[in-house]
Amino acid sequence: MSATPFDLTGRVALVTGASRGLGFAIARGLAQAGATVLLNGRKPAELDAAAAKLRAEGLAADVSVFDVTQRDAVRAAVDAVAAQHGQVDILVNNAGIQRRGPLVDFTARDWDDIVATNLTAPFIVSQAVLPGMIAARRGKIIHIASLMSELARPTVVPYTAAKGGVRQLTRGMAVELAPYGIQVNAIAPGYFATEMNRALIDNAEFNAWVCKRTPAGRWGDPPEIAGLAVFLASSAADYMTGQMLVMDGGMSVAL
Ligand code: GCO
Repeated sequence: MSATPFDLTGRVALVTGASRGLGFAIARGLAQAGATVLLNGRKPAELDAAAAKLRAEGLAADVSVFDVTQRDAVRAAVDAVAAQHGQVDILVNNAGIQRRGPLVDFTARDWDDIVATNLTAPFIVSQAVLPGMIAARRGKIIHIASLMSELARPTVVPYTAAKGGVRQLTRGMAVELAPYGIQVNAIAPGYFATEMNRALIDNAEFNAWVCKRTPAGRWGDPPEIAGLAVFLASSAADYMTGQMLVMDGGMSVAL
């Protein structure tokens, strides 16, 4: 019997896009809760440095280098993780890209890239880990959605569309996989101070807007997201599935 319902000891967690930002914060939180975490990304040097930071804190961390949009690479990587660490018990689909600009200026390639990483990849990576989860009759899949899964603003239409799809992907997967003891939920971050948002933070007008529009009066700090991921990855959330939990400092409920 684990010490607390939030204990992840003995669990293997794969976090995509984990070399920095929200992905790294989530990987660290899951490892602090006892999981062995596999940090995914496309750049070995960045990933090795991130995993080394966690190991220096006494945490169980390794790397799994693959492009989440490449189906064959995903399947091979998940097989390699299973061979080395055991099947993936917890998957966090965090990897994402953002491109901003007038709707009319987006190219077909922009659209394809944004949808491929933000929506198709969570589907592909989930498919790769599901055989093991189904066989084990348990598993946790956490998609990183967005405030943009629910709301919208100009200049980020492809991202908004993709993240809206993540919300429905969460619900569809949750309903189909519940009989196998697998829970699928999403976290919808608001405006967090991440590299993806660096251009927004550095824009004085946008920064002021976020701080005014957010009841908490500030940007989110990436480590703040970790506790919600630990909760959803743990047995404390065994009866929760199909949900999208928003962490945005109150922005989405404020006039
Ligand atoms: C933007 C931002 C947002 C945040 C986050 C908000 O350009 O508006 O990138 O999309 O990243 O997704 O939930």
